[in-house]
Order: sequence, then structure tokens, then C-alpha cells
Amino acid sequence: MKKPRRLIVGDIHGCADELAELLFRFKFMPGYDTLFSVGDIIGKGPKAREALELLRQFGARITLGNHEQHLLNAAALSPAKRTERHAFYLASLGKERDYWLDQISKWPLYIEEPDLIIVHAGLEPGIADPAKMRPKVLQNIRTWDGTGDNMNRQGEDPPWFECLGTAGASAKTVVFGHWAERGLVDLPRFKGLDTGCVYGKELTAWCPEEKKFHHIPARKAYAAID
Ligand SMILES: [Mn+2]
Repeated sequence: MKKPRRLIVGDIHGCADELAELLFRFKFMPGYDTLFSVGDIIGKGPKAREALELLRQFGARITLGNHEQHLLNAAALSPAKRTERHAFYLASLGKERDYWLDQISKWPLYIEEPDLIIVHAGLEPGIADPAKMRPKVLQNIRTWDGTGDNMNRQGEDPPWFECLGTAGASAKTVVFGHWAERGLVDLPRFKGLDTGCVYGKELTAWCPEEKKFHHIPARKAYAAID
């Protein structure tokens, strides 16, 4: 029998059919293999509830994405103050809304394994300890301007993973999502998994034991790139 494997899945955004196909093709064995998600399971796409349910059934450990943060923010507002987008996010949870809100509110900002750090967007340059990094940075960073005021200035500022320097240079591989426009990142210490499934590209996961990516093509484009 094969050794237990870990599978870390990139941004799903309601693409539950592609997630199911990924788990099937990987021959994922619940209770033997371990599943992780970098978050952004909801938002944009069609089957948020089904994706959450699949991850629950397979015992996934999940880091909080910026879209889950948007959901939690929506739930904290009085109904009169919610935007249409807030309402869409809350409605996407279906009847078990309260159950999922409770679950999602417990998801961590990052997960540390002996050899990995799993995080939604990336690590904050200049800070060695992930516990001291700002939540909004862990959830949103793409590029680094030296302060974190603007974390999405592509083409002007460097990607966060080029800015960690020696302070953030742990021996662990950082596995992240959140940057569909850039797509797959395959550097020795950095694995970026958001390959824009919801935009009609593909769902990507990485297995550290196999040192291999797994890709499932999107069945269609569910949303336009914003
Ligand atoms: Mn994101």
C-alpha cells in the first residue's frame, strides 16, 4: 500500500464538480490521506455549499480566505447594512448557514506542518513569526510595497515571495493561493495554486509526497475576471 499522502487544493470558488473530480482522480483515501484547502471555497462560482460539504466529508483542514472573511463580515452586519454581494455570500451557504458560519469562524489564518506553511495569500515580509503577521496581509497579499498599504500593484511592486529575505526564510515550503492572474507558482520554496478554475481555467492541487501538481480543467467559465 502506498504511503499516506497530503493534498493541498487551491482556490475553489464554488467549483465543486472539479473538486470532486480531483479527489476521484487522485484516489484520495479519507482517513488515510490528508486534505488541505488554502481557502476561498465560496464566492464567484456556482456550488459553494457543495464544495464546503465535500471538504467536510473528506476531513479537510482549511485556511481562511479573503472571501470567507467577506462572508464573516457580512454575517456581522445588520441585514439593512448588507450589500447585494454580502447577501449573495450568505445565501450561498443554504439552509445550514449558521452551522457553516460557526465552522468558518474557526478556520485558522495559516496551518503549519513540519515541512510546510499553508496560507491563503502569502506571508508578510520582514516578520519571522507567522503568528505576528497581520491577518489582512495573510489573506490578501500579492505584491509588497514595503508597508502592506497596497498589496496588489502587479508590474510595479515585486511579488511577496521575493521579499521575505532572510527574516522569513524558514526551511518550510509555503503553499498558497489567491493570485489567479499570475497563475501557477512553482518555485522550490513556494507553491502557488490559484489557477483560476472559476474563470474557466483549471483547479490545481499539490502533493508534497509526490512533489507533483494535479490539474483538473474547469467545465466552463463560471465568472468573468474582475
Ligand atoms: Mn483570495
